[in-house]
Amino acid sequence: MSNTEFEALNQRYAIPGHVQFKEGPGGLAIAEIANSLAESTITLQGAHAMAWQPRGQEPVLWLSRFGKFAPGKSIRGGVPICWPWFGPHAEDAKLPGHGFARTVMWEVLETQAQPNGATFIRFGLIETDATRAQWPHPSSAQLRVTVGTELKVELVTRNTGSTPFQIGEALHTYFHISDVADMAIRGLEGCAFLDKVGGGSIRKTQQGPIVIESEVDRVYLDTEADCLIEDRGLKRQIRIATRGSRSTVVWNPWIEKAEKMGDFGPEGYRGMVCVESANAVDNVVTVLPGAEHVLQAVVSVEALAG
Ligand code: TA6
Repeated sequence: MSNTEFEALNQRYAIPGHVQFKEGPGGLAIAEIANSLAESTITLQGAHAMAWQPRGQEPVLWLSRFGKFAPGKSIRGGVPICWPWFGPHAEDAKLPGHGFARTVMWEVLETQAQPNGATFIRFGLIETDATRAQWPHPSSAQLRVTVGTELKVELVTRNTGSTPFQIGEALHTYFHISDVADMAIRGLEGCAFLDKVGGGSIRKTQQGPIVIESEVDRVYLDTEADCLIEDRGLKRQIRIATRGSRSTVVWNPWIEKAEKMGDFGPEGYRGMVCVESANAVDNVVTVLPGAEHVLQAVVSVEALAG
């Protein structure tokens, strides 16, 4: 983005004490949000929240220090937007895994200073011939983000055509934890899940809290439960409360896969876990003509008792 474009963007959408736009890592344009309650950084490419840190807290999102920041390249960490499909494309393996939304440009549509001190920003996915070639359905995708003592993220899909379409989607959130050995995830007890480790998709049922001691790649189905990431090391728990989400994906690549992926860095897998608010597999969403579907996640941090 040129200086002139940044000037125009700031002229129209910057709010002192809330949000400004500048060049970020890899030359990517970012919205830098800093208010009395929290700080956050969101790239215009992918409308990708890379960081969120409430004042007085450790960072809540994990971002790899070994990630590559470049046009058209997905970012390892933060909140990648998986849309309009989750995982590999059902028919065409040549299309990007998790859809194209996270690697194309989004535009700023609105910014607001909220009365409680939070900052609101709304992005719209910029359609191109390339996106239409992958997704020929008349539609729009917007992301609404509220940065305060909570992080509220809403992925809004509108069907602007005359025939229904189905989407898979996820807010593929990477959370910062003290150490994977000091962590457990509650809220999914008794829930059916697809175990994708080893490329399978075996259906199982969650027994007790989730403790990670090897690669975990699970799609929990038919659940609207809050998830709690209990971090004994940081003496906090992260709550993920959702609306419009029927799936939750839990992922940690563990040692070998993290090394293969090349952008986790040494031991990077120890400091992160993905708990993704999603609609995937059995829970893909049909959006009727003229209808709107919202996938919402609200992330908050609570002290861990005891
Ligand atoms: O959400 C878990 C998952 O589907 C894993 O299977 C793994 O592929 C992960 O997403 C990361 O995918 P990415 O394309 O971002 O490397």
